[in-house]
This record gives sequence, C-alpha cells and structure tokens, in this order.
Amino acid sequence: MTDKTEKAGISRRGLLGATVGGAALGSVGLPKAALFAGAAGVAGVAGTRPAAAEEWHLAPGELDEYYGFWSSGQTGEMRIIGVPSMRELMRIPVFNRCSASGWGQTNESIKIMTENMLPQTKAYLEANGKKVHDNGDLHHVHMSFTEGTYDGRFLFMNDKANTRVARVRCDIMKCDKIVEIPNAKAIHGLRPQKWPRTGYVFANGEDEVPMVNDGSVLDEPEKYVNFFTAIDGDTMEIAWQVMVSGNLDNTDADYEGKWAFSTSYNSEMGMTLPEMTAAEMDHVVIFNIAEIEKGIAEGDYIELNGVKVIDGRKGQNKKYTRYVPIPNNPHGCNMAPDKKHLCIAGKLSPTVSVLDVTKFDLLFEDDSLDPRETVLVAEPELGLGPLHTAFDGDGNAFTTLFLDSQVVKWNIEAAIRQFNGENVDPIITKVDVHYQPGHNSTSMGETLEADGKWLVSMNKFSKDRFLNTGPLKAENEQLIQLDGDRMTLVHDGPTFAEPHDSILVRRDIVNPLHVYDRNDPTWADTRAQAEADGVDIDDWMETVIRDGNKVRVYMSSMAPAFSLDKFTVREGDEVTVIITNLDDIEDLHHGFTMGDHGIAFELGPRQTASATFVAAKPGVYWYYCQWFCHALHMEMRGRMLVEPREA
Ligand code: CUK
Ligand code: CUA
Ligand code: CA
Repeated sequence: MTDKTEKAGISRRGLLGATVGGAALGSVGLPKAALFAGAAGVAGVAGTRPAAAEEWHLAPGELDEYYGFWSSGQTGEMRIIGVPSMRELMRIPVFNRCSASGWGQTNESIKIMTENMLPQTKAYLEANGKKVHDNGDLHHVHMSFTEGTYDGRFLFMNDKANTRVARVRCDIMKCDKIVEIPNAKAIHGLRPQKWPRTGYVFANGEDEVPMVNDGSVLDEPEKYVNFFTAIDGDTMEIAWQVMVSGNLDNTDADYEGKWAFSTSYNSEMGMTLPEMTAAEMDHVVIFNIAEIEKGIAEGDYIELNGVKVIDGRKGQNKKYTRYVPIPNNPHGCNMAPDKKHLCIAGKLSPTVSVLDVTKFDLLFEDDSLDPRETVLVAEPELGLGPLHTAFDGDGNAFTTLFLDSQVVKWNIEAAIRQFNGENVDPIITKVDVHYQPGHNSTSMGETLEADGKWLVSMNKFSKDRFLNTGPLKAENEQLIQLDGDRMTLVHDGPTFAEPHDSILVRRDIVNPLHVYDRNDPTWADTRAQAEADGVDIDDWMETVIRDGNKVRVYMSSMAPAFSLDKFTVREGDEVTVIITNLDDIEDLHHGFTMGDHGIAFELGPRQTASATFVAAKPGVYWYYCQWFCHALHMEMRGRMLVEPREA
C-alpha cells in the first residue's frame, strides 16, 4: 500500500467493500465466505522506488524497445503504445468511427466494414438509416504467429458488442478485414494459432442463443447453444464452428497446433446471476483440432448460415471436445511458453488451475478417464479474484488478483511440487497495483521468445491516482520492471475507456511502411471505377465526370494545394470526391474536409481515398486540408459550388 492511498484514507478492505466484495457480489447472494476463504496473505510487497537505471524513462527523440498493441474496449479502436515509455503513439480505428481518418465514411473503409456483414445486420442498419455500426467493444488484440512467435504480418481482434473479428495489416497499420461471425453471439476470447503458423484465428462467442436465432425460440434457455469459431487468418473466411455446452469466455491455443481451449463461466446455462454462479465447478473446453478437421472432411457436420458446424456439446461425440471441470466461474486462459502448462484463472476461486497439455491426448484416447484427475497438475491458491496470467521465459507466471489489487509472481514447477505434497510455496512475490487489475502482459510473454523484462498491469480503477476528471476517471495501466525476483512499479499510465488487453512485441518484428505502395489493394475498387472513367489515379487528376445525377470529382493533392480549386455540381447530385495524395515524403499527410457536410478523411503519402455524399444544400462550400502540411496549409482549400435545382 502506498503512502498516497493511506493518506487518502482508503484501506484495501474499504476498496473491496465499496466496489466489488460487499456491494456488488454480496447483494446477489453469492457465497461470500467461499469467495474470501483461502486468501493468501500479502507476501513481500515490492517498493515503488526504482532500483536499476531508469530504463523506462526515454529522453526526447529516443525510441521504445517494444510496440505495445492495445485493445480499447468499448472505444472500438486499436492503439499502439510505446513500451517502456508508455507513450501513446497511434489510434487505429477498427469497429468505431474516426473523425480524423474518415474511417466509416470513406468508400474504402465502408467496403471493409460491410463486405462481410450478415444480411440481417445490413437490413437492421438500413432500417435505422445507417450503413455501418458506430460502436464496437474490442477486448483482445493478438499478432499472427509463425513457429511459436510473432511474425509481424497481422493483428487480429474481437468485437464483443457486434460479434465481429477484424484484422489489421502491420505494413500500413490499417484494418483491412472485418467479418461478422454467423451463429455465435458476442465474440469475446480471441487467439491466433501459434504453430506451425496462423493459420486459424480462434474466436469464441460469450452469449448463448437458440441455434437458429430467428424468433422461433425465445425464452427457452434449454434450447440455447454457444459456438467456438475458427477463422482462416489468411483469407478471413470462416473455416468451421463447434457447438458447445455452456458459454465461452477466454481462449488460447497450444504451441504444437494440436489444441485450442476456452473457459466457461456459465456451465450452468443460467440466465441470471445466481444461476450463473450456482455450480461449484464450471469448465474449460478442449478442442481437438485434427479431429475437428477430420470430422469436417468426412462430412460429420451440419451447415448453419453457410458455416460447417461440428457438434461438440457435452455427452456428444467425444472425438472433438472434452470438458475439464474448473472451480468457480473461471476467466483467463493462458498457455505458458514452456509449451506444456495451461493456466486457468479461477476468478471466484482464489486458485489458478494448471493443466498439462501433453496429457490431453490421454483424454481423447480413453473417454472413461476423469478429465480433472488426468490433466490437472497444480492448483495453487494465489489470492482473491485471479483473472489473467502472463509469463516470463523462466517458468514463472504473473497472475492479476482483481479483488486484492495485486499482481502475484509464482513459479509453475513449485506449484506442481506443492500439489504433489511437497512443502513448497509457489508464491515468489506480490506487488500492489492501483487498482483492480484485469489483464497483465509481459514482454513477448505469449511467445516462445518471452523475455521477462516488462510487465503491464491493466487496472480497471484509477481512483486517486490522477487528477479528478469528474465521475468518469481514466483507467490506470502500470508498468512494472522485472529484474530477477524484483517487481518494480515504474510508471502510471492513464487510458480511456476501457482497454482490456495488450501485447508487447519486440520492435525488430514490426516494420511498417513510411509511404503507401501505389498498388495497395485498399483502393482497388476506386481504381477500377477511375479506369472506366478514363482517369489515371496514379497521376495528376483534375477531372469531373457527370454520370446522370452522379458526379465523380477526381483530384490530386500536393502541398500546398489540391489540383482543383473549385468544382460545380447541382443540388441533389450524388457527389464522389476521389483524391490521390501525390506527395511521397515521409509523414506528409493531407486530408480532405468538406465544410458543413460532415465529410473528412485522411490522405497519407501516396494514398488514394474517396467519399460519397449528396449535395443537398445549394450554395458555396469550402473544402480544405485538415492535416497541417505546409506553411501555406491554411491556403490549401477550394470551393464546391452547388447550383440550385430549377423550381
Ligand atoms: S476479458 Cu477484460 S479483463 Cu474481455 Cu480479456 Cu479479462
Ligand atoms: Cu495539405 Cu494541410
Ligand atoms: Ca458458473
């Protein structure tokens, strides 16, 4: 506990009572005694004073060692944060709309956002006067793998709010695919296949719904199911789904390409909080990838909304899935880089369950074996509210303790020896974090190159750590330096609502372009239209094409001017403005904003972008460049003249 919290008169118990322990959970009749039983005492708490050289403090102009790729929760974007400086470098719109870049407004981004949208969603949006969703809930960002480590090709991410999976290209750091997942609801857990490569992107739905959700079944939860989805990471097509019992929460995959696994907090298939927390044990589902592929090849599936669906429910064919009981509403699902141990965080149980994935074959060879007895090799009590586990490369694990507001460092082998009856304590140290951590991430920690240098604790509450910004406070992401067994808190980082997860990727793995390649596929449709109009979008353009009441305005940008300083349309015309930025200088962005029309988009060096709107208001409207590009940036503007329609 720091001086600061004591000064503010906030005790650990007080925090618990005020936020999570008493008020929220107590009121729904949870077994509170069970929740607090077995709480590990606070072991050696590391200080907040840095010990070694100030490696986290970068001087002006110094570059970070790691790219941090961040989720943003309900903000819907992906973020890039430099580690260890914790400087926010970039926001990449994915499921949200973006005022600066025009994401959700340019024709190129609308195509990405809609091309893999389900027909019923298109109809819903149309009924509400929209083309795209305005929101998303992005929890988990993970990079593509080759042979157990990051390969710098793609980043994959989920949208819990609108059941989607997206991909960001690491060469330009822009989203290039968004897929709405049929059948499943609320895609939450997401992880790429680690071996031999990605390969599959595994994504699980959290919410239970009728198998065919068309209104024919409503309040009959016994008919609800949940779906685990494998997406082809290269094509972003859906490879297959597995129907499961219970809901699904978080997922991960092994380092041999044999297994994927997902936690379930609602094995009860309860629809209310007391029902969802009724059972002593929930479970983790093990998915047998080779058997599922074989089942698909042999036709042992049903087709549902165009997807091949395998039945992996409890008590069905045990070739495809096995269910391992885990206490009590488990959450985090983290595969250790020792290639052997899967760590399932207990959430309502103070334990982490350690499963030996090399024993999973036994379960599929002999279905009379007790799953828990066969694969559970340790279940250390670590503290209250364990949520997620990260790893160094030395057999140690770091688990967030939500209720205790701590991160606990523990040793996996010691936990196994303790489980086998030896008198050893697996807990190495605990460090206070501020406050209530969800995920934590270690540098390269979900790869075979885990280096154990840094840990980020992603805390859900900041309370007194920053200036008061009103009822809505920042989250607090804290950087912890790992040095032997020391864990030294070195930085508090405020972030906006509400990042969940992050990955810390060595900078040599990520090598984005400085300037767009003119053959980039993003504007392929625009290029085809231009060719049909006899316009070369790679060259200087100053062409206005009238096509009935559609008008296509082709122009170029080059600092400090657009090629057209005016164009004329008629009231009611559907106007498409297509611009190529011919500047090829690193960092020389322009943008196009059409005043009083709600239109704005970015134009990176050598990028083409376009937007379409109806010129419904007669008059003179100025367009301008909104990215400060030149001493004469203010003068980089022009006029759209909208002629009134004849009465
Ligand atoms: S979940 Cu947020 S703290 Cu969506 Cu990864 Cu556990
Ligand atoms: Cu171009 Cu500002
Ligand atoms: Ca439960």
